[in-house]
Amino acid sequence: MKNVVALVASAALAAQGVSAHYIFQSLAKGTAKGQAYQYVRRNTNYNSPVTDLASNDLRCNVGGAAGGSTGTLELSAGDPFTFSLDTAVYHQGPISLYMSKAPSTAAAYDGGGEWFKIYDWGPTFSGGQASWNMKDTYSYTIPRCIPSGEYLLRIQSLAIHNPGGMPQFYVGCGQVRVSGGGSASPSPTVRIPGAFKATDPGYTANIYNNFHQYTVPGPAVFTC
Ligand SMILES: [Cu+2]
Repeated sequence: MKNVVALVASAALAAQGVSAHYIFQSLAKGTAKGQAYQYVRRNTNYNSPVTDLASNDLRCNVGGAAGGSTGTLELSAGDPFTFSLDTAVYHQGPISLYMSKAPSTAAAYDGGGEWFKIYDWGPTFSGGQASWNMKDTYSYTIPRCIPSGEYLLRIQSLAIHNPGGMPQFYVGCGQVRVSGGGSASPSPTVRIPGAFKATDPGYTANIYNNFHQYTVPGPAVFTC
């Protein structure tokens, strides 16, 4: 009986399409998992994706336009950091990291300015098979040469598991205060929305058919 109830419950969740989705919930210094929503803006769409390429919600997810009570994480340029999810990324597709410098504080910033990309986790190809980096934590480092100041640090999972269907963006924004930075002007920069187009090869790719190479959407990765 217990199993029947569990089956019915999971069928109901599947019908809503939410059972296997995921939320970027926390950001911490180093490789720690961090506390949910301490430094990541809290979204209001549970674990649903954003699919509208023209929406401001592509920046920091639905409900993430303002800092609210979100804290701002102190990091030095070059420091490692880790984003964690409630459950591992479930849909195939690239994971990317972006930053945008706040005019004043990260908490007050809506992400309407220029964004640069600092990293992509794309697929690796081996023996005719593609594999994607689907984890519950993603670690990288703050570029050493970027100017000190407050930034939105954004992570994006672009789910392209359903060719012909609408790709899904799972995004979250952390707030960071970077010290000890340099004097680089990170480039190229893009606006969000605007950075992703329906015609991008990496957006329309069919990952199940003759899939041997892939270009992650968005600007080139900035390196110091
Ligand atoms: Cu899904």
